[in-house]
Order: sequence, then C-alpha cells, then structure tokens
Amino acid sequence: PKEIFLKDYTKPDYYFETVDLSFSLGEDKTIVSSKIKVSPRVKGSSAALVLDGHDLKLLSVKIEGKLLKEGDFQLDSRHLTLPSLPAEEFFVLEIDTEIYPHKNTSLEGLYKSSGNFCTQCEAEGFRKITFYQDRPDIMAKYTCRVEADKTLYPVLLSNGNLISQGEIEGGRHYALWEDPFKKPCYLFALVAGQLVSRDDTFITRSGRQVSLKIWTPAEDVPKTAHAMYSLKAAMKWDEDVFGLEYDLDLFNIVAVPDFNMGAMENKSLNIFNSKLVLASPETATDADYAAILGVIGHEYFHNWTGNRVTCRDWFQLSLKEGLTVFRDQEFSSDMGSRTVKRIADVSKLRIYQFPQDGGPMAHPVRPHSYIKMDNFYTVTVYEKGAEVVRMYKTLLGSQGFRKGIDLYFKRHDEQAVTCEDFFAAMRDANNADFANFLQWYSQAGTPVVKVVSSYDAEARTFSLKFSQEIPPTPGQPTKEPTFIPVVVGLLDSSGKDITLSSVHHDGTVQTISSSSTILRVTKKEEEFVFSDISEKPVPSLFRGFSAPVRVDTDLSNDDLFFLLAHDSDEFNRWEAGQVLARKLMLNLVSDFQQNKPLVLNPKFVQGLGSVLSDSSLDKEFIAKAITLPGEGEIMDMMAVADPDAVHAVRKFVRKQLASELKAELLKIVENNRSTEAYVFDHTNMARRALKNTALAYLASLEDPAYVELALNEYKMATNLTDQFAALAALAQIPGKTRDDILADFYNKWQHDYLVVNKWFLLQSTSDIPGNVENVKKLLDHPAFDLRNPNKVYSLIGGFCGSPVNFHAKDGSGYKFLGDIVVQLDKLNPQVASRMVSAFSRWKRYDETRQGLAKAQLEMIMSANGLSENVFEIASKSLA
Ligand code: DPP
Ligand code: ZN
Repeated sequence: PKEIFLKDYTKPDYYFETVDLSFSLGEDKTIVSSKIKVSPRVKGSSAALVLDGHDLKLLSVKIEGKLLKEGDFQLDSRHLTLPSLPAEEFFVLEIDTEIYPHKNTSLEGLYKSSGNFCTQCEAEGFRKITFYQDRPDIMAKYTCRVEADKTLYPVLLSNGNLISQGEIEGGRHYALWEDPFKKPCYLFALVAGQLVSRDDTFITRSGRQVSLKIWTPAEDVPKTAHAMYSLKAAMKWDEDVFGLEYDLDLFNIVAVPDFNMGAMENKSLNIFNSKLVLASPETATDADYAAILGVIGHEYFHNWTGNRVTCRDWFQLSLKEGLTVFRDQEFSSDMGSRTVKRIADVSKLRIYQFPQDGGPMAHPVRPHSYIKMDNFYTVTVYEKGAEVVRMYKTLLGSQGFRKGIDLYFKRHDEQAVTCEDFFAAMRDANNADFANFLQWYSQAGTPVVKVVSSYDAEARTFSLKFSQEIPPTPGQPTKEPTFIPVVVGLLDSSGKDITLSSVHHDGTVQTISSSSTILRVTKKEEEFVFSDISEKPVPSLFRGFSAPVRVDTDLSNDDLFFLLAHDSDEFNRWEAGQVLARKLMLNLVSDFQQNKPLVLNPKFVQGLGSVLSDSSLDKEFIAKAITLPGEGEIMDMMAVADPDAVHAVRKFVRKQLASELKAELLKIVENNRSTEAYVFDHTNMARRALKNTALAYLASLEDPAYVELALNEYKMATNLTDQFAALAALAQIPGKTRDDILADFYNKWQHDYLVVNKWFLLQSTSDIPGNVENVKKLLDHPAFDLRNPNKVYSLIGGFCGSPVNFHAKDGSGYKFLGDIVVQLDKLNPQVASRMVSAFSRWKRYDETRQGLAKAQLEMIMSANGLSENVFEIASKSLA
C-alpha cells in the first residue's frame, strides 16, 4: 500500500469542463458512458492524462470521436493512462465502462440497497463508477441520463434539475438531469428505485420557491415528518444566521438502509442512512430525533460549506467538515439548549477524540499523509476541526466571524481551496492577529494546559500562570506552542462574577469592563495579572470550553464545589462536577487496586444532591450534571488502563449515589412522567432525560421495588424514549426479568429493523459478565446481517464499546473482534476498518492484555487479501 503526502500536492495537468454521464442500469450489469470536455492546464501540454478506475471493465475509449486501439492507452488495476493527447485548447474524451452494482458489498460507488440503486462517492468512490480524475480540485458541470426498467425503478434521480424524462421501448424509461453548478465528482449521486416522496416547499428569503422531497419506501413515508421539519428549520436558520440561501429549485433527500456513514451531501440529492431520517415517537428516541435534526442540518449546510466552496485535496477535509460540524452544532444549540448541546459536544470530544489524539492514529486536523482517505473521516477532522472553527468565533465574536465567512464566500465561491484560505478570510475580514493559530492545523495531540493562580491581598492583584505542553505523537516528537484562547471569569465569595477592570500581560495593560474576558495564551509559559481584585477570587477557567485542551488547575475540591454551585457559566458548573468526579473516581480506582474498602466522599453526594433538587436549573442540565464520566474517560487518565477496576468503581459510585439520593430520585421519576402525546421540544426532552436518568440510578440498586418500578415504566411508556430507557435500565440486571423483557421487546418490534438495531445495541453494550457469548449467539440471529453497516455498528461496535467485556482478561473479546474483522474485510473494508480501530490503543493495557490484543492484530495483518483500509489501521497500531 502506498502512502500519499500533502507536501506532494501538484495541480492537475488537465481540467474537466463538462461531464455528460449516461447510465443504463441493469440486473446483471450497468453500462456507464461518459463524455468529458477536457482542457489542458497549460496549452500544448504533453503530459499524459492518468484516470483513476477500480473494479471497472473498460469497454471503449474515444478521443475526439476516434476509437483508441490497444497500445494507444495503458490499463492497470487502478488506472487508465492516456499518453498522447491532442494539443488543443479542448478535446472530447468518451469512455464506456461496465460495472456490477449487485455484487458491490463495499457500499462505495454504485450499489444496491434493498433492491434500489444508489451511490456513495466520497471520498474516492467515483472511480468505481467510471474512469476519471477522482480528486476534488477537478470541478465540472455535469449532466446525467439514467435509464432503467420502469416497473422495477419508477423513480430516477440525479443532481440538479430534471430536464426531460420519457419512455423507451422494452418497458424502460429514462430521466435526464442537469446540474448548473460546477462540482467535484465526490458530490455526484444517482438513485433509482421504488420510492415515494413526502413533499413540501420552502420559500427562500429572496422569494425562490424550492420543492423539497424526502424519498423512502412507501411504508416509511409517515416517518419522515421530523426530517422534513428539520430540513425547513435548517434552511431558515442558514439564511438568518449566515445569510446563505439555497441555490436550486429542488432539494431531494433519499433514505437507504445500507450506508457506510451517516449521510452524504451530494449536490441537491442528499443520500442518508435511514436511521438518520426515519422517526416516529414509537420507534425513535429523543436522541434519534436530535441526531436527525443535527445531521439533516449538517448535510444541508454543506451546500455552501463543502459544495459551493470545496476542498482542494482530501488533506483539507476539515475545511468543510470542521466548519460544517460547527454550523450544525450552532444550529442544534439555537433549536434547543445551548449549554446542554455544548456539554454533549465536549463529552463526545473527550470520549472519542482525546483518545485518538493520544494513540497510534493521532493526526492533525489537517493530516500530513494517508494510505486510505476513508480512514481520516475522524473525530479529529470533524470534532476537533469544529473546535478550531469555534475558536475563531470566540476570538472574533459573532459579527467578526460572520464578516470572515462573508469574505470566504466572496473570495472562493465555486473554488476548491485550503484551510489557509479559510484562515486568511477570517484574518483579513477582521484585521486580526492570530499569532501562531495555524499550529492547530498541523500539530496532532491534545495540548495540556497547567494553570497556577495566586492572590496578592496587598497589591489587590490576582495572577494566572499558564504553561502549555503538547505531547509527542507518531511522526511528531516535538511540538511548538499554539494559540489558546482562554475565556476567564473570577467569582467573589458570594459566588457572583467580579467585574474585571484590567489585566497586565507582557508589559502591556488591557482595560476590560465585563465579567469575563479572553486571555490570548500563545507561549509555552506566560502570566496574566488582574488588578483591583479586592478579595481572593475563585477563577472559572476555559468558560464554555474555549479551547480543545486538557486543563490541569490548582483548584481545590472546595473551589470546585463552589463553582459547581455558583458559576454563572453553566457549562463550567457541569465541568466542575466532572472534574470532581474524575478525581474522586481515580482515587477510588487506586483504592480498589489496593484492596482497600471503597468510601464515597459525602460532600460529593451533597454537591450532586443540591444540583438534583435545584428547581431553577434546566432539567436536561441536571441530567447531564448527575451523569458520571464514562469508563473510557477515566481509563484514559491512568498510566495503565484497568477496565475491571474502573468498571467496579463507576458501578460503586452510581450505586452509592442512588442509595443516598433515593428519595429525591424517586420523586423525580414520579413527577416527570409523560402524560401527553410525545412532543420533540427542549422542555419535554429535558423532562424525559431527567426522569430516565433518575430511573437508571434507582434500577442500579437492583432492589426488587425498583425493578418493579422500571418494569412499570416500560409497560406504561407511550413513546420509545421512555420505553427504551426502562428497558436499558433492566438490561443491566442479569436474570429472568431481563431475559423476558428483552424477548418481549423483540417480539413487539421485530418488523422494524431500526428498532431491532437498538435491541442489538442494548445487548452488545451490556456489562453483564461473559457477554461475549451472548453477542456471538446474536451473530446467528435471523435479524443480523454482516453486510449491513448499521447492524455491524450495533452488535460489534457496541460490544467493543463495553470495556469490561471487550477487554476481558481471557482475551475472548479480542478474539471475537479479530475473527469478525477478517470476515468483514472481504465484504466491506470501510466498515472493517472502523471495527479494527477498537484495537488501536492496546498499548494502554497491562501486559497480558497487550499480548492478547497484539496477537489478534498480527493475525489480521497476516490475512490474505487484506484491504488497504484495515492494513493502515492495523499496521499503524502495531508500529
Ligand atoms: N461528507 C459526509 C459528511 O457529511 C461524509 N459522509 O460528513
Ligand atoms: Zn459533513
């Protein structure tokens, strides 16, 4: 396998102006004809034109209408090379290929899902459709003619506007589509099948009437109401917040059951994993509703950030993804609770991205190299990338950020650009000084920021000393300091924000007059001194999580309890609780390892107890505040991760809290039941979240009274959110009740594959001892299918996410995963590669576990015909 480097980027020798595609779809084969108007970058160029192609049967190549003979071109398993080309300003290249979508289990290129044809071309799937320069800086205008059997495939869709359609002999029909915007081939899409649409319209602010269609099998149409609501909300929001209007008369979304990723932003024809479209109160949870809102928004927002302005090369992926994740986060915040959304996003970063940054796959937001681009659709490129975009906004404010975005579009509409171009637009629009901010794009690893504070009563000054350290990562042994914006407030002894007057730094004085300010930390070590501080304050640091770093402060437990109770920054109230919980759990882990009795600090119970009964707080905030950091987060902080100890301690703390706060928790369950029909809004979701969090605490006591309570909640539930939460609480308690209720749930929902996936997930993630055996049995369940990514993510991905069972000391979890990866890789390398990533941090465990995991990685590496996808992850993990 070949590694590709950012530093080797060169401009293409040939551009494509227009591309006319024609598909004749069939059951055994599909014929793809392409007609491309090619123009050399430099007139008279003698360079060869190298086209990518994979798993294609070449039928013919013509240049300017003249058929090429063997010897006029070179063909290998990945390329078609045309060595001698006309020395004209333009020439026409025509290529016919034959492909076999029904045999395509990789789900990239053109494939079949539930009998329908669909495509997935990002990142490099277009080369499985026809020979092409499969790179995003080739932007062309497309037409696409689709022809198929009329009965089997009544609906024929592609990008842009429908130009004509009609019948052809032999029971076939066709549709001709034209996309007026230039696009890279990764945004090409085609769908053909038996689909029915939910229709609506959106009038843009300039009065354009846009027809909206969400396509699914007929029986699913009732489940697309929420997706349509989300789409219209997203279209409105992008106009209101960014002044961005939709640019065509038609917007299509198609839901398919077999999809590697969440969704895809193809120009005017978004294709979605059906789990991110279909929802009804009975079959989807609040979390699903929220995910649909966010992802429908995300893909829609790509129309500007990704499609109108795209990436020069795949190393720039975060240019569109970091920015679009940031936009969808903001959209969801505005539609619900800003604090709760921020907490959820930061948790995601800590649980998934920090570990990636500390492991063998650590890479910068803009990677320097890859073997398989598919492996870089990561939490680093997406979520850390979104944090980088958020820092611009923190530094510039909403208006300054908007100015930067406006300039970005003014400069780069219909271009393929780089992360520097985005940076330059933000800088130039604001005359901003971004110091060493660009380091965020090139250095991997999570910075660790130490903060030491001191108060001088006589001088009435309060000082904060910062030092930053970015740990070494593969290929980057030493790091430079980066620009870290630290949003700070100081609390007085009554818990109120002190109005800050001035801060001294590096010999300069900055006057402020507000309750919080941004400190620009840019050096390895530096100090900021606040003046006119009349009493020793408690600092609230990194408000709203103002930078994606790990923070190490000298705050005492008392300070943290104080912040938990009083901070005006709600995010930091939650954060104070989490810091306390992490400290306390780490201490208990060490007690557990030394066989000491476990005792829970009563002040912690008290602190959480007062949050629990504070009726002035948002209910979803309370639910988040009483949720302990996950096992992975705690393991991540240990020199040698000990899954058994961490599991035992988290369970202990939960039970202890439940037992001491029993009365309050019970009151919460009783006072927050649903009495009316399901509504997806913040108030109702918050109420359900709090009730269900309380129920899970109570059930953890395994007391028959609470088992009964959970059973009752399960039976009385009028929506899946409540029903599934009760089921999940019961599923953690081994025994007959558990078995009966799981069987009951399956019987009730076996006709709905999305609900059945949740049923798989519930069992695969279960902590019950020896769960690997149950999971193995479920592989043979009639509802399971290794070819469907969602099922694999639920059953296998879910299992790897349960530390006690995946990391079982006998190696049974590792062996299970090793065997599956080898099987899966033959069907779908992208999905296999995601699964093998569960091994990547094997060096974090004890020697026995290391040996067992390593043996599986070596076994995988020795498998015949290993994909580049799995090779990259497995080999980097072993390195
Ligand atoms: N570009 C896609 C996204 O929206 C990747 N599937 O993230
Ligand atoms: Zn995206």
